Amino acid sequence: MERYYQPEIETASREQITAWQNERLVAQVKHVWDNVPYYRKKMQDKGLTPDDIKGIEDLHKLPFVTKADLRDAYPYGLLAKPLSECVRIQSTSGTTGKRVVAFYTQKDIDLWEDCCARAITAVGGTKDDVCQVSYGYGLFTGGPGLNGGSHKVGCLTIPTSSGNTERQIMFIQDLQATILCCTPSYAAYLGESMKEMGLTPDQIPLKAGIFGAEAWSEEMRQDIQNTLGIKAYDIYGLTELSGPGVSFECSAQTGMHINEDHFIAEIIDPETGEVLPEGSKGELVFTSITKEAFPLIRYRTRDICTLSYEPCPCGRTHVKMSKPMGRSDDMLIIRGVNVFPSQIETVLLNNGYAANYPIIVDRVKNTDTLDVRVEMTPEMFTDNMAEIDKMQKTLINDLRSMLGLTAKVTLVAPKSIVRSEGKAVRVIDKRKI
Ligand code: DLL
Repeated sequence: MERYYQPEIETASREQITAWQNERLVAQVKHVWDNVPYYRKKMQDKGLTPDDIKGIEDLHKLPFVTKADLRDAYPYGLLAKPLSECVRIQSTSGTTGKRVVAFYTQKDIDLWEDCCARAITAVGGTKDDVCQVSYGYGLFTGGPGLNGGSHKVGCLTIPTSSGNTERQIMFIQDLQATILCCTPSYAAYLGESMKEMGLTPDQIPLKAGIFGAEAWSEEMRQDIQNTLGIKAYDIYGLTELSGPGVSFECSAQTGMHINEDHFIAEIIDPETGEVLPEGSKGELVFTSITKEAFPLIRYRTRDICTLSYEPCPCGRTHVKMSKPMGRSDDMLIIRGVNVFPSQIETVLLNNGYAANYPIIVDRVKNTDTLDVRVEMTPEMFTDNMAEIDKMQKTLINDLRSMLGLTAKVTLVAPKSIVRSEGKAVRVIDKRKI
């Protein structure tokens, strides 16, 4: 039997969902107009006042918000509540050192955790389950979000955070964890490690996994399901909107239900910004209609996907999004960390190298790898291995502080990297996802 965390919301009629969205959108637009000069100015530039927004049919009139807007407004520019009413920040890695900081009131946290609780319940979670949260805890939203959702469902929560694979496996075995929350690549790695230890799927107590924060294929789903002997479910979200739980998969495993009582979804043409008809593939745009501290109006996610309003066998009525099929910008997600090629370029240029740097991303043993090949300039060229090693180490350290990620750096002779004649192809992504 299908279980819901908030059945009256999750199975509400389309009329009811639309009524909530109309009412909440009007209130949200008024809230940002009254409290965020940044939004008021953006609306005024378009000749709009809150009176022009009477419901979701007027949404398209409002200007978009982009990651660049968030960076410009760093840290407090988009805050819509006094700091004294905020209780938490979470943050995402950003370009050139500036991070996006999202603020939460207690109510924002509460509603976010409800979304995560819906996801856990959708995979069969109840208060009798043991939920191991192996997403990172800290500024990243994965750990805190699913931790909160797990508490709400009443699961025994194991906050292992990411890493320390041996300890992860020990807790899964000793505490009989039934639900695992982590990135799909880490789930695959855990599966492989357990297999190497001689554990068969029936010796692993897990029954379900909630895996997201990065793209993963259907093949990878099958692989994880087989090695761990579980059902593997997708979950999507972004820091700017709250974190995991913006949408989640149900028993049908064919797309993720967007929590439409909190987020209005649109699909736009990434080139023109025009709203596309139902079923079209395009860039996902969200408006958060219940967020108090950090509401976003028409936020461009850069994720490319489709929406489906087809009835779902699980009984949930909220629209489903497909797995993201790519991005409309050049952001890479490597081991769960958001990386822009421009960040790598900044480090290279700061160290006196040229901007000719193939970035090779691969997935080896289910872990993402990042290799950067860098040309020495004729002035710095040497064949002294100790010198080269020292230069490579400096770059690795600088990249680590910029990206929060360890890259492999290979220095090569001047002019040995083939120059492109057109648009430079910086990134070679060999991952099959
Ligand atoms: O990744 C939030 C999250 C944590 C989601 C745990 C799911 C589980 P950010 O670090 O801000 O937030 O990265 C957001 O990650 O715009 C997508 O490009 C990508 N992403 C998130 N979930 C998925 C997914 C968290 N299920 C960015 N499939 C988003 C593909 C995903 N990409």
